[in-house]
Amino acid sequence: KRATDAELGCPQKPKIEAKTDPTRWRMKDDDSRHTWHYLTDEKAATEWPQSLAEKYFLGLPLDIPALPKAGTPIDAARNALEFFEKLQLPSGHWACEYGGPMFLLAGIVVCWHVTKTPIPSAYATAIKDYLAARAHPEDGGWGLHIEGESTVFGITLNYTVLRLVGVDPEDAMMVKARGTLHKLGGAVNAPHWAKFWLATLGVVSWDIVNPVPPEIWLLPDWVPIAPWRWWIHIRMVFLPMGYIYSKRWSCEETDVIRGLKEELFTEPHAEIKWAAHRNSIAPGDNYHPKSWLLNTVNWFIVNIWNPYLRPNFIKNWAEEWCSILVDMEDANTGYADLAPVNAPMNTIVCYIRDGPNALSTRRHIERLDEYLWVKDEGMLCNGTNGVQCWDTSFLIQAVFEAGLQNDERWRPMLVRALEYLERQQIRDNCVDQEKCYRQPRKGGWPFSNKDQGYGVSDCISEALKAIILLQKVAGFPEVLEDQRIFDAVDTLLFYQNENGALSSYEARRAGEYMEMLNAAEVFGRIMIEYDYPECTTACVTALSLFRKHWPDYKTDEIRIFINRATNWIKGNQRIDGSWYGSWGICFTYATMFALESMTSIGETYSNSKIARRGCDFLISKQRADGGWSESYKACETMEYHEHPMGSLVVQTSWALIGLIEADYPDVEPIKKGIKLIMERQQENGEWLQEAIEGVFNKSCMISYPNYKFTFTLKALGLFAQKYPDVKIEL
Ligand code: LAN
Repeated sequence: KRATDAELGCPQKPKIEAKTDPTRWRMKDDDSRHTWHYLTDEKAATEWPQSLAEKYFLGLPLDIPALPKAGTPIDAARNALEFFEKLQLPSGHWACEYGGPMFLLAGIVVCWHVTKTPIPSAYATAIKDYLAARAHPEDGGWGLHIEGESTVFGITLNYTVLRLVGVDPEDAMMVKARGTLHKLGGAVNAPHWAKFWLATLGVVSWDIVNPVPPEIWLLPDWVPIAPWRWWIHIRMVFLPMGYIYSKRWSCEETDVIRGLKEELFTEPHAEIKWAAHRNSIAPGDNYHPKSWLLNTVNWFIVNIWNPYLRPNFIKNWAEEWCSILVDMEDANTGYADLAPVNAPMNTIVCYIRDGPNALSTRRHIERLDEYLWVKDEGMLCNGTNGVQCWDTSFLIQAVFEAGLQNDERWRPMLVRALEYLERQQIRDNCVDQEKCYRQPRKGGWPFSNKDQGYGVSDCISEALKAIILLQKVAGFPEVLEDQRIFDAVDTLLFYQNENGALSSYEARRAGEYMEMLNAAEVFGRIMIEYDYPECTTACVTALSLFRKHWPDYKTDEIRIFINRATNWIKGNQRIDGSWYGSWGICFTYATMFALESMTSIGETYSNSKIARRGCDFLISKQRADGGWSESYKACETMEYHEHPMGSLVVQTSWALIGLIEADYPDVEPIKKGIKLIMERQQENGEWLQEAIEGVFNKSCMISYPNYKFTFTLKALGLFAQKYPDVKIEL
């Protein structure tokens, strides 16, 4: 007899409501650890009134009075700050939604299910609302990211999410999504990561999952494919995945699992030949087909190694080593983990190994909440646990470019932001850093917050610039003493690749041959760290600023670093004068950074061919209305594409910043762009959300909603500083 859900100790199913009440949501800011709470009783709701920032995040009316209309760019910048200041959170940073990817929520919800974590009804309802709002109107499916077409990956995962939070399979939205999934061949055609989650749930047999051998972690370090050489995001995902794969662990069969077994496939579940579908994948999901080498290795592992050769002691040893590395990742991040893919996987490792009541499991589960975000459409999973340090650094710099740093009006805001960045600096290296393959992190800044604990080359650079500008140039109180600035520089110096370029989290550790082992199918260029113009240029501008103020610190090393980096940037310019951006859309974003870095070493339009070609590229893309409008399609195709929405304020700001910084001689096109930004500004000083701004892995888009404040402000400010007497006719 089958055990019932109650006998298995499953929590009660959450009650799905029609909608949550947006006035009941609150976001707790625990020094930038964000968690969302739904206040069900009236009294609690009155005692914890909704802040303006919360109302803004939830799309509720703000009721703030119109500001006097800005007649000049500097007034527009001031109005923008009036608005943005109101969104600063008590701990001094700015927060935002960081959605876009549609494959992240599944990890968290699967993790809740397998660990029998009760799902609050408000969460379940809000998740249902978000996925309903984001289902494609025509086919009811979901894609890899919010702008993408429906894929088996997107539908399988999000359909599963909806079922796990308690949505009925006969709900109209489910019927429609299921129909599209079946047209695409059902979940047997899902990519590797989705098959992994379904196997963990016990919805599919582990035989359908391509191998994730934990043994690979036993390879000696000198082996060219050893995992310590992989890009951190792949390494940290494959680690817990390998452990769970090796155990072939699945959760108990509950009602909803039985339901999913029937709903996700086109054939009866009992008749599916799991092993034969290991490599089945829908064409729309197969962005990066597996190489012949990987297919051969997989075949060998499945047919020879696992069944006949794999000695038990190797299996145990590999699992044990992976388990130790999982613990080290947890220790280095306080159980927050690198990102929302490895966080739920590490949680499951702890659940399998330590049990449901262990501190490791419980702490993990608490921290998963920090990845969730609530907006007007409902609840989603952010790409990281926030964008805190990154956005705060840009805001400080923008105020500075506008020359407003010494205005008493903005001082309290800036002091709080500076103190926030001070608290978020990473102060220690990881314990036994070599053992867990980490490079020094002491002195660095992360993208989100210190808990996450991963320094990133350009996040360190942007924070460093913000701090130097405030402490050294504007004469703010010194909250970071020189030694801490030197620590940041020391860390930064570890990031340069042999060719002079910089990558994201670490210096590159292997060659491109590693893509031969890319098993994820949905992403290209993920196996190693690549050279990024954005990261390289950010370091150049930061170190150029640093050496102005501390000319005697590591003088030669920094000079050589900057020379090698700028040579690489120059060589990376494309024939049309642009640079290809990997983290923002796309040529406009990277060209702005590149031109800024050229200026920081004294190369501008008048004396540098590189800067001139960069400016000419930007000018060639200006639209008749004075704006720019590059679309995310550019990232995928590596060719400039216009966005169907027409000119966009963020794109326009990026282009203008590049042109102004490079000292483009003709003010007319710049004036036209500034005019467009000013015209789009709302009465209360804000700008409205337009197209998505960011990207990763070439194919996945991600939102940076605060860019519409920080970069507009910077463009207006730069213009006002440089052309104080030029009038903009509105
Ligand atoms: C990010 C976000 C920030 C981004 C910048 C700082 C903008 C960039 O200049 C360097 C790379 C970095 C840090 C970056 C790397 C990849 C991330 C972490 C993301 C795009 C956010 C989400 C993404 C992560 C990989 C999502 C999880 C997906 C997997 C494939 C594991």
